[in-house]
This record gives sequence, structure tokens and C-alpha cells, in this order.
Amino acid sequence: MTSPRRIHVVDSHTGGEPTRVIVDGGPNLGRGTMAERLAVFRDAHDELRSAVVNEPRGSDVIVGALLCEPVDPSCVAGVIFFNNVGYLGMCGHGTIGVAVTLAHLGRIGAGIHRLETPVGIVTVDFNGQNMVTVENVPSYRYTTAVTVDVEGFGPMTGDVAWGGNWFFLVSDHGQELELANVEHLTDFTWRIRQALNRQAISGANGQAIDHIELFGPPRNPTAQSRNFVVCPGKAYDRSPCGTGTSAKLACLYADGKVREGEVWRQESIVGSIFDGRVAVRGDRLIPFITGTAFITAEGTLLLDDRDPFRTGIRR
Ligand code: PYC
Repeated sequence: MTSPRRIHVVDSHTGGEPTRVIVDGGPNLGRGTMAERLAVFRDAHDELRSAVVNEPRGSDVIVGALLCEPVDPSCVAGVIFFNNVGYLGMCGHGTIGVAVTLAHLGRIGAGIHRLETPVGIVTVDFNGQNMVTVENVPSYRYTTAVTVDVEGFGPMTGDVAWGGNWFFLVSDHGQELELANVEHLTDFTWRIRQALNRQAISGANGQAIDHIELFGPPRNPTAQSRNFVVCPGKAYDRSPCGTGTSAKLACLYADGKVREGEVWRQESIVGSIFDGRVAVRGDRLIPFITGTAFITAEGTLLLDDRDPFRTGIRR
């Protein structure tokens, strides 16, 4: 009998959204850039992605993060994010989870640290407890007031923006952003995504828009807005979505609705909060996202060759 493959993970949640960090036992992706290593992960080790985040070891909601040796020695680690259906260039809640995980492992202390992602270097400012501010990649609005014809709902108008992932952001949608309504909201946002595909509406260079974000009035009186975000694999984000809040900040800034340094409190569909603000550096807009993460588990995943679901249930 061969012994099972062992993968050591640390789980956390950021505003209710889980992150599972592979800290040992992950694949060797070589010495390329994080974007090149993501391609190796996808082309040669995709079964491991599925084994780690999909059922029966995980669930559709879990975002995975593989820690790598960084290329740039000023970075504390490289990180590649993945989910139930593929890979993410960047993940805001996941970066907060990674920072708290690195602290839990004794690899960082309070202060500012750099992390390499496939879409650029991001910075985390860790307060020594559970709070992290992520300095995200430059974000921008790509197109404004784009109208799509959504099956069963009619025309919906939104903006396309980059916040480390591509988003379609809709404020005028007539939906109640309530937790009790998530199945309907998931169906609605999924139809928006399908409509974007049908109408060949994309981000820059034809990149797919794989996150849809709705906005509505907050329940928490200290917040400016509540959101609902559907992720690429149809799970909804329990957190306010770090890259989604970055995309929102880019739109707000472009519309003159937030100024440099002004705090925008974004509430999620489960009531968790990220504080966002932007800094202007030349022609680049840099979002800063603050949230908290808590460690929920550490453990070893076992992948047994005899297990028919060794590599997870794949869609
Ligand atoms: O926080 O950026 C984020 C994120 C993306 C997908 C799930 N969470």
C-alpha cells in the first residue's frame, strides 16, 4: 500500500470568506515569474487545485493560495490564488488571509511586507493581530455605462473595471441585497455574466469579465454601500471582495465620488466590512483595502491513490 500524498494547509476566513493556504506539500512550479508558475500550475497540476479546494475536502466557496519562493527577494513570499474552477490573478480577502496565516506561522510580524502575485507585487500592512491593509495593484475603470440584455431581466447597465480581477459593476438593478436572497442574486448575476459573454463584452485585451458585482444601500450605518459579488465558479463572496472594492473605488474616483485618501466602507452581503481608499501615484490609482482575518484550522489533507475522488469533484 502506498502512503497518501500529504498537503499541509492553514485555513482562515476574511469577513466570512474562507482562504486555504498550502504551506507544504504543494507542487514544484519551477523558478519563473508568478504568472509563469500559474501557467505551470494550471497546465501540469490542475488536479491538485481541485483536490485542495473542491469537495469532498473543500467547497465551492474556498479560495486556495499556494505559497511559493518569491522571485523578487524584497518579497516575503509569492502567492498563486485559485478556486473551484480555476485561478485568480489577485484576491483581496485571500491576501488578508495569507498575511494572517504567515503571521500564524511566525513568518512575519507586525509591519509592512511585500507579496508577489501573478498580476504584480502587493503590499500588506499587518497590525500584529488580525487586521491587514492591502496595497493592491493599480486599478482602473475600463468602460462606463455598458448595457447588456440579461435573459429574463432585460437591459442592465454597468461599468467594467479592473481591481486585480475583471468586474462588471451594477448599481441600478432593482434587486434586494439580502442574505435570504442569495440564490436569486446568484442566478441574476450569473445571467449578467452569460449576457456579457454572449455580447462579447470583455476587459482589456479581450480578458473575460468573471466577477459580477451589485451595489445597494448598506444595513450598517457606518458603511457607504453593501455589495453582492458572484465569483468565477458561481460561489458568492462572503467578504466585500478586495479586488471588487478596488474596482468600485476606481469607478468612484473616476466619477469624482471619492477623493484621494477618503475612506469608503464597503459592506458585504453577510455584513462584513472592508475599508477602502485610494492613493494617486502619477497616472496610477492604487487602492488600499483594510479587513480582518482569523485562523480557523490547520491540518493535513491526505490524497490516497485508491480514492476515486482523490482529485476532488470537478465541474
Ligand atoms: O477578495 O478579491 C477578493 C476576492 C476575489 C474572489 C473572492 N474574493
